[in-house]
Amino acid sequence: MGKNKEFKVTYTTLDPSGLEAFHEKYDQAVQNVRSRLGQSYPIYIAGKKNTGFEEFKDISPTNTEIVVGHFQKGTADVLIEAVDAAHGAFKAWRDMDYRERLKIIRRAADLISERKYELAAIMSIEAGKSRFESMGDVEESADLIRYYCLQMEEAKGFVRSMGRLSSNEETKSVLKPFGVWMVISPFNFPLALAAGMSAGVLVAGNTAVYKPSSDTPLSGLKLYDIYRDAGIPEGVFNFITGPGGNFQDVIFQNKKISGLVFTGSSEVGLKIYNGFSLQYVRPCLLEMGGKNPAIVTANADIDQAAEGVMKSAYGLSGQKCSACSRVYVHKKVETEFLDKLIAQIRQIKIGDPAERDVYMGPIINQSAMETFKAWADISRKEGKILTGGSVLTEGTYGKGYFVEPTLVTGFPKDHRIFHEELFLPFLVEAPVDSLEEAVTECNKVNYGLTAGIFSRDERELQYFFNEIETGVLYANRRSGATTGAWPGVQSFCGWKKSGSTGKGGCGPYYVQQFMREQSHTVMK
Ligand code: UN1
Repeated sequence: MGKNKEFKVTYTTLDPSGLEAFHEKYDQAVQNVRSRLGQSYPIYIAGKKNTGFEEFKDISPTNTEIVVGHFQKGTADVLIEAVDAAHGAFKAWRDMDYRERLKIIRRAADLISERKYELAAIMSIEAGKSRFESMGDVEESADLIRYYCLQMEEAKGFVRSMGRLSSNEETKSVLKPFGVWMVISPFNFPLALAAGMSAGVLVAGNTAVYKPSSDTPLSGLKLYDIYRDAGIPEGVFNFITGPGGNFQDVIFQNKKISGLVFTGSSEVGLKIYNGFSLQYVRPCLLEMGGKNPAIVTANADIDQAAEGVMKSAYGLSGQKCSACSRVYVHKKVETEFLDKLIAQIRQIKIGDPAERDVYMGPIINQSAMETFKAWADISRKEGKILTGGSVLTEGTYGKGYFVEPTLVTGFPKDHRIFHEELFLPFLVEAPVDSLEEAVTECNKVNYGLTAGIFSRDERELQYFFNEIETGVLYANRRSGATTGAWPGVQSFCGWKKSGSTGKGGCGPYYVQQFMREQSHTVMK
């Protein structure tokens, strides 16, 4: 690849020949973004700015003195206005030829690609994501949108002829959009998850009210700008900010909201799931967390396993639904694996994720910090810390939410540390006597998102693929034991408590979930 040619950063691939050009552009983008921080931003309903609410501060987790921006604390009334706007815009958007709709939405994907350095730089500052994690997020966003457009196109708008019972009848099955959808996204993939969910909504012909995480509203606003600049008609995609508590009653009670799509914690997800179905029957698509295990068998390539586990446990400071947070290791290889994993962990560079060679940035906020401290204490008392366990306070670390990548062991296998999602760079190890025992332990947990195995034995891999109860499986993946799904490559389906739909984002059955079926029979 030539020196100046663009390459694509995913979570698993990177062509180093373009590296210098990549870093130069990134440096420039970080500078530009930093020079514009601290502004006040509105809510957007039907293309109009709404301001004048109390505001909240969007703070950088890298340095809490940096105010990324000020955002509106939206109220129940403003959500009702947004829902009305989306409701008003629905029919025209629904009735637009789907090929026209896709043209507009594909422009949004192209704008993401054009603006990728700016978008990634914002994420580094606002969400504390390293350069490659941020750029992976941006590239995934554009690919998600393109992939869902392709799904609609390949299914020819989801209209298909059906059989006949008599020669004078014509029949077809038509998938139609529902109406207005709430889109609620988390901080950790502030662009990809928002872009993916909203693209599903919009490609299918629905309209949206979108609420980003209050930790990453600027990344959310950038998605709004992209859809607007792509030519999405006013009212089709509306942007509100504010604490979720302000919106809850409207979301549960307003019958103009036809569906809801959410990615986030299972605690919030379950609350939404119950509340949203109290009075009405309507789709509620939830993608929730995980307690994702990796298994290292006696037949594993240990270097590969150590690297794969390190990347998935500590990439993005462990704050991925897909992060590896448990590792079950065969006793025969336990010492070798732990030595190699600890060596991997000790070379992790922690710091400002906007810097070029930093692998691990901060964790997201004070509440995550408290959770980290609490689990470090529990580990000291009830288990054993192999490495990490401390908050970093020296020098510039003291200004942000920096913690050590942490590996613990010595807990009984039924301890709650194996069951609860911490969403931190915190990995628990346990030795096992067999693959069967490891798989049994994996399946005891209520979550079922991702899982990985390291083994050179085909039969072991087959056993794992047959028996494990999670939606995303990886074998022998050095670039990430449990993380790094890509649109059109790995469907990302949460089983059990990890998801409500049985169909994954990034996968071939995603867009249909935003549509309902209608049967047409015409007698001739
Ligand atoms: C998440 O893990 O929170 O598979 C979202 C991955 C990415 C992100 C998924 N596609 O790691």
